[in-house]
Amino acid sequence: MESVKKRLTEFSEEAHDLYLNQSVPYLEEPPDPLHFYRHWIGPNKPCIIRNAFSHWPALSRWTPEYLREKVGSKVISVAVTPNGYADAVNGDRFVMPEERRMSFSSVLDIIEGKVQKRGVFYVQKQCSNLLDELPELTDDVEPHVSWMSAALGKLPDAVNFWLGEASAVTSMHKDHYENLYCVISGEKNFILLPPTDRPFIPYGVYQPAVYRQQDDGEFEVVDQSDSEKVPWIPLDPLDPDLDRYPQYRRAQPVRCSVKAGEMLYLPSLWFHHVQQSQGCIAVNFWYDMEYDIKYNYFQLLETLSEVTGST
Ligand SMILES: O=C(O)CCC(=O)C(=O)O
Repeated sequence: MESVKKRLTEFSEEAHDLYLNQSVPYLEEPPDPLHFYRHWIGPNKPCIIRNAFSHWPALSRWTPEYLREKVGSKVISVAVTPNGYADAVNGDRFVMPEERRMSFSSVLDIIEGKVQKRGVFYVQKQCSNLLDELPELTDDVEPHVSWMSAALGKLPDAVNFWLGEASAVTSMHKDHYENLYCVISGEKNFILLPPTDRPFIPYGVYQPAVYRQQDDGEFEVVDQSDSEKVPWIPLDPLDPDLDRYPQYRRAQPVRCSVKAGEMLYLPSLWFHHVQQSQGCIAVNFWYDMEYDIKYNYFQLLETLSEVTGST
């Protein structure tokens, strides 16, 4: 077992030495599909692409005034938490946000500071919430990213809309998606870790629960007793508890800031933790990953990390 553990550590170090970058590189224009497949999707490396959606009307149009006029009265789902952490470990629970139905304009009122409310608000429903909840805005963007769709031979599985407060945080996790994350206004700050750092990233299994705001404004945590336990990462990369998770010392997180007009390619199975500027708006495209050799490779790493208890 110890030798497998040692080999996993060496493997991660070799990945960093041989092909991973110390920072996220920039491409100055949208790539050719084949080139993008060969150099970024295949090797599973992130990059930031500039000038990839400069033609989208959203970049100039999506001001609070325009959004109020166009979709102000629409009722959408908003994630509300006491501390900004939706879908995150809190003590011995995996706590999900209260999903509140609110008009778009009342969310804007909170984000712009016109109305004070207890809690942290984040429009982050995912599952194609742009198409499902805000179809009036789809003419301001494109339904897919043509070179990515050509590279993967398919259309995105989801197109998501994100709008949130600066204190809204997305806790560290990974997805089975090739993710193109487009910042329309403001700035998103990502902490990224490659799948090869998996042996250093702790997982626990937690009872699921949801936040619920009570009449006095306090949030309670309500267990979802019928739901199965959830595996999640308890570590906060902003303040990692290295006494508890000493292996994380070996991880090599990369930070990047994605500004308005920039698109992050976040490869499948990369761990990510996300923060943002107040009122940041973003749209992202999730393309389900191919369950091919790349997947099998990282799945093996996952299994070995689990069985060796590397975490
Ligand atoms: O923008 C965020 O807060 C989270 C984004 C994310 O986790 C994702 O696109 O997978």
